[in-house]
Amino acid sequence: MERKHKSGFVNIVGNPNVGKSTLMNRLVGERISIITSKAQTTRHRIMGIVNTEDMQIVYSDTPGVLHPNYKLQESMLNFSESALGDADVLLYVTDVIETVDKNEEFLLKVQKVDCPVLLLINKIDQTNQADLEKLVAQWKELLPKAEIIPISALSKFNIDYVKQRVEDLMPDSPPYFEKDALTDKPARFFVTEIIREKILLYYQKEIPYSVEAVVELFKEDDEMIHIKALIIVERDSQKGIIIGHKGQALKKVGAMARKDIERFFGKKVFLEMFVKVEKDWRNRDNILKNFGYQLD
Ligand SMILES: Nc1nc2c(ncn2[C@@H]2O[C@H](COP(=O)(O)OP(=O)(O)OP(=O)(O)O)[C@@H](O)[C@H]2O)c(=O)[nH]1
Ligand SMILES: [Mg+2]
Repeated sequence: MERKHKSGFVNIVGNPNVGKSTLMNRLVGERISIITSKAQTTRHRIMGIVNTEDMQIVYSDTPGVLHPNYKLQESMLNFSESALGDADVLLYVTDVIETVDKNEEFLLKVQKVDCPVLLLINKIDQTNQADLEKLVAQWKELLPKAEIIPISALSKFNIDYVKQRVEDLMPDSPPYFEKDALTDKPARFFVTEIIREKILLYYQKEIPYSVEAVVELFKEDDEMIHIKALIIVERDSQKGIIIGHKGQALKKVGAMARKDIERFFGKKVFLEMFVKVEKDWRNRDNILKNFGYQLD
């Protein structure tokens, strides 16, 4: 007898910095999403696909939900809200640091979704039993239908249990993507994300938020991949900071990025990076569209 195939969208949403991308990578078992200690690390909806013979689970990582100040952030919010609409299972991630009233507006929307919701309280390595129990009780009031699961994405606590629950909840369906697909994003996307991760890690304050990375050339032969990337900033002064004294800063960031890109593709990489000023790009529709952000 032919076995039934199951498939569905499992969408990961929540406030900035709660550990959505860390969780996504744990669930998929690959480094799909970049992770940093800074909020607003993720800017796109990124799919990570897990395939077995009779199941395909399509996880989506999304940007942390926040009130938009720029058009860029409007697009980020669109990605997060789109994930409420097409989920077969919603993973609403919070952590032991934020309070339950952090974002009531978004919580209202989560309360209204029809699909099963797993409320994941992350970073339980940072709390104690008594405080956790209090938090669980508070969330139980706010989302009575949700199944509450305390986890630690970092120390892999309860991750296998979440995987199991997700599998239990997958509907019968043919696969949505090729059965060997790992993600919906092209290779170039991961190059720009790795570069952005290094910029988030290396530069302070407003700089990382004013930066976008673009791949101008991605040429692969048997031996290596040749990549030309542009780092877009908003102002001349930021260009100077990115490059640094005698080009030292950019050189360091480039070396760190190259190592990770090599690891990602399992191949030698020749990476060239240039810095370009696009005034106020975070508010310009056309530029944002070119960078892959959608606006209403
Ligand atoms: N202590 C602890 N830290 C964690 C855990 N999970 C994630 N973190 C840390 O929390 C920070 C944010 O993690 P991310 O996975 O980037 O969070 P995010 O929700 O994707 O953030 P945005 O994309 O900015 O919305 C990083 O420094 C992680 O290492 C956990 O279980 N315990
Ligand atoms: Mg993230």
